[in-house]
Amino acid sequence: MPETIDKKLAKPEKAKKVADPVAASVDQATQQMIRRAQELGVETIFDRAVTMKPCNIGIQGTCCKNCAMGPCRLPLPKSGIEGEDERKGLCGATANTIAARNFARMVAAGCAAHSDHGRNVAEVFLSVANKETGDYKIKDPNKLLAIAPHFGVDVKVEVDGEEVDRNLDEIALEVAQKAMAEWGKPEGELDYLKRAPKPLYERWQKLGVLPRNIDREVVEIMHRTHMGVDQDYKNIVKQCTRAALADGWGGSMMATDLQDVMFGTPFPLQTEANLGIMKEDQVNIIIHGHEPVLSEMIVAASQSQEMIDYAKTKGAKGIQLGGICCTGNEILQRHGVPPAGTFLQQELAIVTGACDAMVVDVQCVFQNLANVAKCFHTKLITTHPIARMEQDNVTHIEFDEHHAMEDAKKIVKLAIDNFENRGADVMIPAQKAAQVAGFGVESIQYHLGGTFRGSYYTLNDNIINGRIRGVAGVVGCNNARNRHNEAHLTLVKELIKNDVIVLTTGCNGIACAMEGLLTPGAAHVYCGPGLAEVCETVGIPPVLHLGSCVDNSRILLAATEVVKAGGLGNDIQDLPAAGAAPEWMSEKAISIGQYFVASGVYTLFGVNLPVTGAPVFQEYLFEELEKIYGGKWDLAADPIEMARKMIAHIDKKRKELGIDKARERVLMDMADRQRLEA
Ligand code: SF4
Ligand code: MSK
Repeated sequence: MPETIDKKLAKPEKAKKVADPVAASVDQATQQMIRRAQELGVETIFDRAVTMKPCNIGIQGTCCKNCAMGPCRLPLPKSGIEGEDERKGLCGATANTIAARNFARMVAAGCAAHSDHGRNVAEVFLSVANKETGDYKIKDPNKLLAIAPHFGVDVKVEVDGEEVDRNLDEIALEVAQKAMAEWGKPEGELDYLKRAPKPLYERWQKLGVLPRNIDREVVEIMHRTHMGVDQDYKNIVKQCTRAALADGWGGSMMATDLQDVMFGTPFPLQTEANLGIMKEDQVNIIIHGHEPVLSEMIVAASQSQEMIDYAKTKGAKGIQLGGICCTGNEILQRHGVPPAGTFLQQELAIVTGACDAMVVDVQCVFQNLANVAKCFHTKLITTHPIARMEQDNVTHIEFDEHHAMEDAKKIVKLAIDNFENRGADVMIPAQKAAQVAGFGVESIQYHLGGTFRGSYYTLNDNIINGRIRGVAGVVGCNNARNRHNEAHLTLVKELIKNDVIVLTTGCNGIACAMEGLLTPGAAHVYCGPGLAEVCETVGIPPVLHLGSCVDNSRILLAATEVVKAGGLGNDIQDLPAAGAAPEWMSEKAISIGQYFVASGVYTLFGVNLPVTGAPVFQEYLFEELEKIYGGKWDLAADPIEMARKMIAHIDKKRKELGIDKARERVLMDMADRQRLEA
């Protein structure tokens, strides 16, 4: 044997580096499942995160690959920049241009993802209005009547000189047609923009950033960031604003509204969260992704007697649905289907060995799910024509609204048939927590509004008198570069401890649910005395779950309602409020961040922002934007520092409103302090 080969064979095989479960997550169920996966030799994202390090130049946002002369990489010199920044790509593009172009493309992708989701919902709504499908109908006619005027659709009609209610079907059809036009109308601006407080709308108008139609704003970003087009980072950011507003006040808001009309407006309900919701003696179907059109049908199919009886013939006691990510949040909000976990737990739901089917649609779905599913009996089912997987163990059942229930039953039946194929490797963690979810603009009004006035009177009153110090929107993903859920929970606990009420969406909402923060009882344990008093009096949790990623539009509208209720300024930028995404990872989060900033909100991101390699551009986002829009970006990797910055901003706004003195009257006594320290 030649010496070289001999040496090679003699070399002991290097053990593969794997994640430390406790360092990877704060959640015990997650830790248990990471350990379980490692015992079974199944690789998960947590292991990959320790073996693959991110690119240092990408992190800084200064790698350009927009033409074939690149990639041109412009990292910050170790010594920093002194004097003029002379870094250039081959074409001369500066670090500011490159970072701004990369940032803009993230906004475009985020806006496209949310808005394409919205478009699909609008298409289904049009089918409903055209009576092409019997599987869906208008579940909330009041919501339809509430949104119609925003599209310029009349809800009354004159008959014989008298105003009478217009036919609901006619209204639905006109709303559907108007909504569809928002993606591509040749003239004008988006209809929903005028829902913003008047001074905000007028500011956008003056600055020339009113989005014209959704698709155009995304296309224009792609054009402007093509090699050799827009080379002024400020001008690029202007287009980011247009596209982001087209997302928040356009595609996302329409997705939320039309889903409410078709599937029902959420109202508070009680359920549970975490992997422990899966059941050993039932068929477990996990639904994952973002678009609720199919999952609505899966909920209905799995609750049908026909399917429950069929499951019993296969030896199961019933059918347990569970959600992951935002499709999970959608069916949580409307039906109380418990989330099985956040974004980072998707592989782990399969590792339980009890997942009979995982049904995925679009966004946030790991391609590695197919590899994990291969190690178990799980049927992995893709359902969307734009989101398929190449692996051969994946089943594709394409959803079509014209035979939605038929598709849903096919999927549920596949899961039931798979129940008997479970192996001996079933291990479901015990952890699950109770939660109250299902909040929205309407239910906040019900719980925190005036008794006689349809407004946010009580909420405003409690902000003005200082019991509630301010409002925080805490949203967004998990990021495998962070300890799972740690920043989410640390930030939210610090905020509520300081009497800041939290509105949550996305994976933050699931993380808070898993920790028990979404129960009225959490007020007594975690809140400062003012917020605790309000929550205990009204019977709400200190963290209100408003839904999925597109439901961040509910936060925009809730903020608008607070402005309308009076006493806290005339615009969103006047409110004692701030926003954060402590563990973000998705391009959608950048679009969300930009529309909150452009709506006047101080918005902080954790982990890292890919702008740090271009200090001038970063300064523009972190300082200058506030002078233009009233809101600005910021970065804080440490959640306690993030909370302090948010609270400082809230206090600054209270002072500007002249309500800082009221707050001083809410003093913590010794018992309060001891309770918080316990
Ligand atoms: Fe390099 Fe300019 Fe091409 Fe970007 S566009 S890859 S900076 S030459
Ligand atoms: S699912 S976008 S990981 S919040 Fe909306 Fe969670 Fe972020 Fe996906």
